[in-house]
Amino acid sequence: MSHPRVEAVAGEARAAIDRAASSAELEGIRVKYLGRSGDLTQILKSLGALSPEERPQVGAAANEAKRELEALLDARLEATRAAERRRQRERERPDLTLPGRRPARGVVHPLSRVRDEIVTIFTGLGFSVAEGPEIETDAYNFEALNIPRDHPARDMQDTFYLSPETLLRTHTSPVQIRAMRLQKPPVRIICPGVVYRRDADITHSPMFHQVEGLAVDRDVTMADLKGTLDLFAREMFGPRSKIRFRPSFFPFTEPSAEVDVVCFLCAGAGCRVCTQSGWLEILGSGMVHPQVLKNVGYDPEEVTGWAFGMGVERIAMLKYGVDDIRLFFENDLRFLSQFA
Ligand code: 2U9
Repeated sequence: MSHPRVEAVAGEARAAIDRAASSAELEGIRVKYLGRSGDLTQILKSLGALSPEERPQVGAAANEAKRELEALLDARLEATRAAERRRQRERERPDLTLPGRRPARGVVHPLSRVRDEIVTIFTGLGFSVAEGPEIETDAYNFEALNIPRDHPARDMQDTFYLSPETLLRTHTSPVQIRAMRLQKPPVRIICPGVVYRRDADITHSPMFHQVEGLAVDRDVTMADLKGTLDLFAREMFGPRSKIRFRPSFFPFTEPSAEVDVVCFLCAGAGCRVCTQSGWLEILGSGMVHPQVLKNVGYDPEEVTGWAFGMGVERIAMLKYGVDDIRLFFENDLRFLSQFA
């Protein structure tokens, strides 16, 4: 029931389907012959212009050709799409012979590491860890510590005040005040924590870390303080470390001393790091002021105590030769990964 006019188009379409190499090409062929203005569709649309004798012949032939081509296209499309999916899977198949990617491994932050080292040395000596709030009252942060009303630390320039009576603690010393108010001597505590001061340059950060220590008991002396800090220095900076006490002043200790360690770079000969002095300052310390003992309800005739305080950033900078404190807070992996 073929018709030459239809057969001319159908033959051309079959040949094109036969040659088609991709699903996109097959879709193009569907549009060219069977689409809204496709060649075969045109024949079906113009049946009305034919003679009454020709119309049913051409109509039947065109409809038959349309069904045949649709079936042909569907079959070829399915086969072609399957082949295309296979090729795609093949292309995307992972190459199991390639070396694996190693996940980056994090490191303990140098400040955490140094803080933990300091705390471990003192817990090894029998000290307990004590912590407290970062928001403190003027009474705990200053008054109880014998820091007078006119002391520069109390200035708005130096302390972050939240209200006239509350502030961000400027040292961890109020933790020791709280501990002593809660317990009777003997007290041996180590207080690590974050503190805040209005100060910012290459060696000062407005937020930094301290570790303070306190020992209060009957007959506690400056010799105990010296022996303890000497051991600390040898554990922290190496067995050949030596320390020296330099007289100093703090409102909360009397007498007071700043403590230096022999420069571990030049062994005391003098170099750039110790500014030719042969010594590096590592902490402040002293015998707890009798007024501070009274402030927590202890009797300075019965007990004595010593305390010390150090900046974790300072110790870390000395130990690792870091010359800018901001490097600790930038979280640049090129810096941090050096502490692996
Ligand atoms: C109580 C009594 C006394 C803690 C002390 C220092 C000396 C000291 C500085 C080190 C570097 C602060 O971080 S820093 O700027 N600290 O020099 N701290 S004695 O004395 C106390 C603490 C608590 C009840």
